[in-house]
Amino acid sequence: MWRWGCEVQEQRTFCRICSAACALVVTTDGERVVSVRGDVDDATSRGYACSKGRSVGALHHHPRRLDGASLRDAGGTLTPVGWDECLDDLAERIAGVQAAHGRDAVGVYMATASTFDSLGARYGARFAQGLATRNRYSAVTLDSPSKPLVAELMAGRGDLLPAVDLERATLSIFIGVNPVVSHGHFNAFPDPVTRIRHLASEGREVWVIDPRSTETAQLATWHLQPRPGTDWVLLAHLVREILSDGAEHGYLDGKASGLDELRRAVAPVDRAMVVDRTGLAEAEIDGLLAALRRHERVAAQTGTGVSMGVAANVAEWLTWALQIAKKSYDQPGGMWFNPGFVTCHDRRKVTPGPAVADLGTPAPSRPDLPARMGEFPSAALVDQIEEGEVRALIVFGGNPLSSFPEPERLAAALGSLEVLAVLDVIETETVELASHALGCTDPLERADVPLLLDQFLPEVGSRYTPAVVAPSAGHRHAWQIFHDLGARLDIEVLPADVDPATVTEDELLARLTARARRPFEELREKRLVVDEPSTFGWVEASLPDGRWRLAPPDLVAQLEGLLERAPDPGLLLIPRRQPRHMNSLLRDAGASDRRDRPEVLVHPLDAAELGLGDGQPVAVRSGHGHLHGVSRLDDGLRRGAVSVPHGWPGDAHVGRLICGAECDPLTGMVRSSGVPVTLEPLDA
Ligand SMILES: Nc1nc2c(c(=O)[nH]1)N[C@H]1C(S)=C(S)[C@@H](COP(=O)(O)OP(=O)(O)OC[C@H]3O[C@@H](n4cnc5c(=O)[nH]c(N)nc54)[C@H](O)[C@@H]3O)O[C@H]1N2
Ligand SMILES: Nc1nc2c(c(=O)[nH]1)N[C@H]1C(S)=C(S)[C@@H](COP(=O)(O)OP(=O)(O)OC[C@H]3O[C@@H](n4cnc5c(=O)[nH]c(N)nc54)[C@H](O)[C@@H]3O)O[C@H]1N2
Ligand code: SF4
Ligand SMILES: [Mo]
Repeated sequence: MWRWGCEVQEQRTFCRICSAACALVVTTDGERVVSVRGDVDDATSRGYACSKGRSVGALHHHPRRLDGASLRDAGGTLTPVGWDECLDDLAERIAGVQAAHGRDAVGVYMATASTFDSLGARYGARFAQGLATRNRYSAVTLDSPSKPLVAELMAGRGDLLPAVDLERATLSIFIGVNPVVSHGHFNAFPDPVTRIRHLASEGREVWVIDPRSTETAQLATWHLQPRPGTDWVLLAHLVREILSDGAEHGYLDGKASGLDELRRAVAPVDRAMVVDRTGLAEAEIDGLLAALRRHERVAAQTGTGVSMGVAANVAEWLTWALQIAKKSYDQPGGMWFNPGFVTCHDRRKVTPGPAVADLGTPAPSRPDLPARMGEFPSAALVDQIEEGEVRALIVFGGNPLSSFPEPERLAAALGSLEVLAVLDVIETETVELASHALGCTDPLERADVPLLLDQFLPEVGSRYTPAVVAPSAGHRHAWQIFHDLGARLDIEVLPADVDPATVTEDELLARLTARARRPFEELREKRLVVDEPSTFGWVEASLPDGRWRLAPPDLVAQLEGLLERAPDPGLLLIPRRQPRHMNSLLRDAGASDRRDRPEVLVHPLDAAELGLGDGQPVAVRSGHGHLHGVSRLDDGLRRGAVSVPHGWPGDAHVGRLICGAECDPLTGMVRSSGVPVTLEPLDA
């Protein structure tokens, strides 16, 4: 479409804010993004785009967009400089730190947004490998390490992402996950309302287990509201009962080991204990059990409400065990596993080794924490800096000051570093402390194919997008930054036969998709290629000894520990994603009356006991710290639960309540859900 004096264009792309990868149509007028809408012609996202996706233009034109390269000057001010000057200085300082203090003295934190920049993530990983440091961190240890752990212990590989068979599941259970807002956890739910409605239609059942009446619960056929942190008790009871009546014993005999150990492990849990710990009514518990017996298969998935809690590993294990007992894993009508379209193309043929690489010895300052998945748990980073083990840190697509526990302590530690290099698109609180700020291209300025996230998609398929607008204001691609830095440090980032001065993003994407199921050219032409909607049987075929391991000893021991542990008293903190921002991203984009707010949800009866009104300033205190927020009375919340969103800065930062010392011994995960808190009204 042409208008006099300007060029209005509509371009198709896909969103790279979260893993749902919805197809978008972006209207540009010259350099300006004018509007963004969902692409109705897309077979997977079907015109759906959430408020975040429709904000990619606001992100591109963000008033605090990080432009070009900046360097902290002698007076302590972050000052714009040329890219060469900035990267020369950074390379020299990284080399200096490694020469003086050893390879491990340079740390790398690559987090959420890095995974949505495929070329940046790939070449960033090569750069980090070249640094040869053990101090590698990611956001996985902040939200979900129980998932790869349980997959490894039960199926011999950590890279399995179970997803509901949307077409055939007749009984689906969502435990501590709210796909209508989050669009999934470790799998993607584009157009979630339609998908959940479909799952709940024509006599099919959707059960939601969540202390809050979430947007997903409101579409469910049944909703159970247990006390936070008690899912494991309910699940143990369900496993016990299903094993005695309702399991596919013929299947278990041939395809599982550890049945007797599992039976013994869950034996101490009975219905009275479930009522006591969860606060659920007998009829609710029996209702769910009856549903499990009524349906041949079950499809159950968990989210951060479970994976951030103290019982994360045990609850995840029992969720797997329940489904395996009902022959529902890797089976139509239950859960399927996306084998990937691009990089994991041959996973079905490969006999897996442990996917969860062990780094061996733990981080020196946190010998209590494991060193799994080729990284240290994020909880260890602050100690590693304080003890001088990490003296330089490179952050890509993460905002640790917003996402880690104990933000004040972390800010002091980050401020003490010799080097803090941050690759971001916004001037975040972490960028404010940077010695080197590196302004990256935003999603609209980049071409992409989901290389790591193809396994999250709701079908075996992939997407392609070109850049929608040219990079502006000195923004550089992260892959270029890593290459340019690598060249100065003798680290090979791009392959040797690539000319970095002339190579295009498409050429790099074509190389990285060379072994994909379909040719890159086809992806580029069609934009969305679906190879098959779902696929079954390949995980079972690759199980060690041909069997699911039903009772991993480490998890049995954790269950025994939980049974001995007294329930947490009083009010309990629970986490919550909000619709219009993604972690710390977009919390301040667009019109102020259309933004999320850091509201603390409280049950009206709990509020009345405390003399707390609606919309009133409130302090939330844990044994560790406190935050300030605004109360919102919500009678959809279970009594005793206090729902606090994350991603907010300053006084509203939920990490102020979280203790970095309280970590799961198997994964190093901090406990961010189910933390005991008190509330106190503040004067307006
Ligand atoms: N809009 C938006 N989408 C996002 C994000 C975002 O910030 N905003 N973040 C993205 C990221 S990084 C992730 S990891 C995913 C997370 O995706 P989800 O795991 O779906 O995250 P939430 O939407 O917070 O849902 C967690 C639910 O667990 C419930 N819950 C809390 N404690 C318990 C408990 O003890 N038991 C049970 N059964 N439930 C409990 C909470 O009430 C909440 O409804 O979302 C992604 N998508
Ligand atoms: N207490 C508590 N803590 C939590 C949570 C909780 O619920 N409670 N949630 C946890 C969860 S689920 C997660 S995943 C972590 C998140 O932890 P992080 O990943 O550290 O946090 P994000 O805010 O997602 O950081 C993403 C950063 O990437 C930047 N960015 C966005 N797009 C781009 C891009 O295209 N290129 C580049 N280079 N940068 C970009 C953003 O501006 C932002 O600064 O936090 C966790 N922390
Ligand atoms: S659901 Fe995720 S991918 Fe889809 S538009 Fe929203 S942020 Fe983008
Ligand atoms: Mo996350």
